[in-house]
Amino acid sequence: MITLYQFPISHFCEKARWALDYKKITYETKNLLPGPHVKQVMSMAKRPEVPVLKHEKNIIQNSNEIIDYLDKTFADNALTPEDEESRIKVLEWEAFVDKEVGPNLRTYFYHTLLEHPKLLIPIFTYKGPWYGKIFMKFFFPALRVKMLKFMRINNETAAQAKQDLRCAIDKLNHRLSEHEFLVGEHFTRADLAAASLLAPLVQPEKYGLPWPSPLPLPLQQTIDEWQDDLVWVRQLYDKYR
Ligand SMILES: N[C@@H](CCC(=O)N[C@@H](CS)C(=O)NCC(=O)O)C(=O)O
Repeated sequence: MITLYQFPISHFCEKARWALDYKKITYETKNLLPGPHVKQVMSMAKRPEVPVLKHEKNIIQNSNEIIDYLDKTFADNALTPEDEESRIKVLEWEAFVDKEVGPNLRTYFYHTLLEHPKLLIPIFTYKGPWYGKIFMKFFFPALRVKMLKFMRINNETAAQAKQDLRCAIDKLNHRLSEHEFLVGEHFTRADLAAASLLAPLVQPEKYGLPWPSPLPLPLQQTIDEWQDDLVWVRQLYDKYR
């Protein structure tokens, strides 16, 4: 049995979910509660982050290592090209979006979302443990402070994250305006990584989370303004998710 320990809201977890689904692998998800997740994850892995994949006795952390493992263990529907040159380019794009899109989008989103507990708590507790809502009722304020501190979220870092995220989208758009895929002629983990990490801006149904609509300002305004530059994210979801 394969188990994915995850948060439904997390775009890094969506990257792992999409890889598992694309490769048609049967798995179960264990949705953790932000906060109590630290103890659960640290009992299995080195850092308190999700996604974590458990397969037989193997524990794999980090979405890129999960995709490495899946491609090595289950050959069908490979996401990593075999030829060395393409493989290097694909891994470079994946590393770029993991660094420039993932954390910046998260900082920018949480800067707004953490100020709206009525909206965020149902997302944090979605399909999670039965005690999720009770836990959040008492501990959300402390969790909010911890998250702001741990992710270094404030007005300045959020503004910088928005700017860096926009630069990353421009770089991706530049490449994808003339090419169907980030590398070569086939869908790879580079496209999957870019689309999944940007997906909170597009909120495709296949992400599996009932996003509140509209999101609070200024987030929704940015989402609306950027939609025309994210058409390819929607297209990749429609075709490959
Ligand atoms: N590099 C990691 C990033 C994973 C990550 O940042 N996970 C976040 C959720 S999006 C997390 O678990 N945060 C909680 C924590 O660090 O305690 C990957 O690719 O999987």
